[in-house]
Amino acid sequence: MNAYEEYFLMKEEDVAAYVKNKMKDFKDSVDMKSEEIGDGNLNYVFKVTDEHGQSVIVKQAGHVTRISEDMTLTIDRIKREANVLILHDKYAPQLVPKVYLYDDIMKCFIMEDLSDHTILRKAFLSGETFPQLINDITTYIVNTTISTIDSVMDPKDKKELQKEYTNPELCEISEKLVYTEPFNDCNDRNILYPPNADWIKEQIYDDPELRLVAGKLKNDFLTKSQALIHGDLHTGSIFVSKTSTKVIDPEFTFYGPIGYDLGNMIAHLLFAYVNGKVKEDESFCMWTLKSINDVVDLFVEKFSRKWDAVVTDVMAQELGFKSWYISTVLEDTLGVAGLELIRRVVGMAQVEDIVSIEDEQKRIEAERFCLRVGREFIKQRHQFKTGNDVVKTIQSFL
Ligand code: SR1
Ligand code: MG
Repeated sequence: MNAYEEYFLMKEEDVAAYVKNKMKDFKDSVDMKSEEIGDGNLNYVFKVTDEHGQSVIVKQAGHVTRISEDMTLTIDRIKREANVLILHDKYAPQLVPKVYLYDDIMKCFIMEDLSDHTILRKAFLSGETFPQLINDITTYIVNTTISTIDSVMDPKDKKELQKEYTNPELCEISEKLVYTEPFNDCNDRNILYPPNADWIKEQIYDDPELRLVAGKLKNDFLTKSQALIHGDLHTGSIFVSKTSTKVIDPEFTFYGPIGYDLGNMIAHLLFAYVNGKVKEDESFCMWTLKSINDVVDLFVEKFSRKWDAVVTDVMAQELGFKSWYISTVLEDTLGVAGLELIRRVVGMAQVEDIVSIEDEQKRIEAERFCLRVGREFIKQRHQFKTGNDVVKTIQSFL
């Protein structure tokens, strides 16, 4: 049998040979090296280089997730991720990595190496800022989502696309980790920082109003097939350099609420802010707050402009429809930002911005701040019209 005709989970030493076999640019390479560089929760990511300075990234799905041996997923998920990267390259050129090859047997794909970029979360933790980031991210969110909504696409084509991107397993992870467990620990896998455990039980688990709204937001996530979204747009899913932004890891993509992507972005900018506060880096904190302001306002401005250019449905062109639509997206956005702020403190998938805070008192305060802001975002989600509304709420909890 020829090589790579049956799936196996590749190890570092297998991947260089795989790339040499699959990519003609590497046919003459003799000194190839590969290294596993993945730090995500699900898949394996390898960087492959050769003596000519060529490099590519190989991403492969395993049956078992990296975060937990008890969590298994179908390896077919990787096809959806490769396909959506290719689609997003059309909608948001330059803002996603190029996919060179998808392999349906090995359940992996080969893509552009982004080693001249860094993961945004890591860069934020070192206090770096990126002048073009918010402009790029709002372009990415607006272009990828609006291109796939019913008011723009033929609704029959939209339903076909929606079928192709039905993603039950990955959605189930979010349904549990974002929308359920943070409010009741029903699967007994939340990770509470012990000095905050009683406070969290009282302020989060024991708040019936909060639980009710979280349930309603979960229902929206389950039923609101609005646009093809990234589905996990946090600062670990964004590669940056001073001159470029690339969105990676869209394995959670599905037809869901546009506000899910924008809400995630706001929450993770706020985690960066909180970490900057602990380090007393005031200029970084000012930059992140301004970025939260701008991500909302630029999203609204660009979405509104693009709407006028691309909407085809005659009913969506009625006076008042666009502003109603955008206000519902903002309401979803603040709901999701609040959920994300809570789940990354309380749930099993936590963020370095918070867990790396060594000083006990500072961590207690940082967590409570995120939870208070998150709770307010969720309960008052319909009140936010501008970036300034969001920033004012954040500042009211300082
Ligand atoms: C089991 S995966 C845990 C988390 O990592 C991903 O990045 C998603 O955010 C998911 O909720
Ligand atoms: Mg990911």
